[in-house]
Amino acid sequence: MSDLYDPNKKESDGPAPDPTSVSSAGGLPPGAPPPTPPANGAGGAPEPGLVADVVPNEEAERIPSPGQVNGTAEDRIRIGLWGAPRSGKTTYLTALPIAAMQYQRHNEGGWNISGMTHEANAFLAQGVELLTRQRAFPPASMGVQGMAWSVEGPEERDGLFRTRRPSFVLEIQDAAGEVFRHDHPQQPQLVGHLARSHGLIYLFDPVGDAQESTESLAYLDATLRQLIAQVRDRGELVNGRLPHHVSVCIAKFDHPDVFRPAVEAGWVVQDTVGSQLPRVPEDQSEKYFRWMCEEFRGSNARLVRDALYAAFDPRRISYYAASAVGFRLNPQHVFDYRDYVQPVAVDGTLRIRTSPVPINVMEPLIDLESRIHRDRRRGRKRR
Ligand SMILES: Nc1nc2c(ncn2[C@@H]2O[C@H](COP(=O)(O)OP(=O)(O)OP(=O)(O)O)[C@@H](O)[C@H]2O)c(=O)[nH]1
Ligand SMILES: [Mg+2]
Repeated sequence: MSDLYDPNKKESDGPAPDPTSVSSAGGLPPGAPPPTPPANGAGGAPEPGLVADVVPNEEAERIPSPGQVNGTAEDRIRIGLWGAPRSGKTTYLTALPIAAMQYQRHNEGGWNISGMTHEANAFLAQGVELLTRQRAFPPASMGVQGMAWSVEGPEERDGLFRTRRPSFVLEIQDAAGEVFRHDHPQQPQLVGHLARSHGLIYLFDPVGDAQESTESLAYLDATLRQLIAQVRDRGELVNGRLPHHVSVCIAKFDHPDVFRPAVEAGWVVQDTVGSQLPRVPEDQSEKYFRWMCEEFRGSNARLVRDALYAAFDPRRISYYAASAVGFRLNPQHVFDYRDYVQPVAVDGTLRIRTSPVPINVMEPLIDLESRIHRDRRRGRKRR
C-alpha cells in the first residue's frame, strides 16, 4: 500500500504526486493570492549559465525521497474529514491553527501547526487572516483538496514512566460535502482516501440536518457502505467493523438554534473563570450526541447515530460539542448570554463579530493522534 496518495488523482493516472501539495489555489480561503514560486527560484526553469556550470566529479544529488520531505511513515497520520455540505468542514480546518495557538490558555503547553508546502502554509495563513481580520467564513468547497501539515505538541505523559512530545505530519483532505453523495463522480476516490485513513473526524451539523438538501444521513450512509465494502475486501475489518478511530464533532455549538435548546435541556455548564465559556462536560458529550439525534433532531438523525455505532467499534468513537468560531464575547472577553451570537449578516454576507475562540477544535485531532499512537506502540497492525 502506498503512503503517497493524492485524493485528487485518479487511481489509473500513474504514480501519485506529492500528497503534501494542495490540489489547487482555488481551494484557498477567499482573498488568497495565487501561490508564488519560492524566492530562490526553485520550481522555475534553470538559468542557462547555471546548467553549464557543472563541477567535474561532484556527486550527483538525487531528488529527496518522500521520507526525507515528510518524515517517516510512522510520523504520518492520515485523517479523513467527513460531513454533509455546509456542515463546517472547511471552517473547522481554517480554525485549527487559531485553536492551536490558543490551546495553552487552558492547558499546559501549546501546539504549533505549519504547512509542509508553500501552498499548505498559504492555506493556514490565509485562513487565520480570513477568520481574525476579515471575520468571514470560507467559501463553499469544490471537489477534493488534500494537504499536509506538520503538527507539534507539548510534552505529555506516555504510560506510567515515559513522556513524549507529539510530532506528526497530518495528511488531511477537505472535500465538498456533495462528494459524499452516492452518485458523485469523485466519491470512489474519496472512499479510497477514507479507507487509507487512520482516523476520521465526522462533523454532525444539527442546523443543516434540519434541511432536506443537507440532511446528514444522505451524506453518511452510501459512503459508509462503500467504505465498509472496500475495507472488507482488503481484509481489514476488525470483528466485522471498521478499524478507524473516530471523533464525532457535534458542530456549531454556538449557533442559537443549537445552543439555546442545549442550555434549556440542561446539557451545558459554564466556566467560572476566564471568559466563562459554556461547554458540555466531556463525560456527557456522548449522551449529548444521542439526545441531539434522538430527541432534538428526529428519525433520520437517529439513523446517523445507529449507522456510526454499527460501522465502528463504539469504544473507538469519542464525541465533542464543537464550534469553529466560538461565541461572541463582550469587550471584557467574557461570555454574555444576552448577546452571544457570533455570525451576523452584513450586506448579505455572514461576518464574525469577535475574534474567534474555537471550542473543541484541537481536541478531536489531539485525541485521535494519541489513540493512533497508542495502537502503534502496542504493535497493532499498521493501517
Ligand atoms: N454558527 C456557526 N456557523 C458555522 C460554523 N462553522 C461553519 N458555519 C456556517 O456554516 C457554513 C458552511 O461552512 P463550511 O466550513 O464552508 O462548510 P463545509 O462543510 O466546508 O461546506 P462544503 O464545502 O460546501 O461541503 C459557513 O458559511 C457558516 O455560515 C460555526 O462554528 N458556527
Ligand atoms: Mg468546505
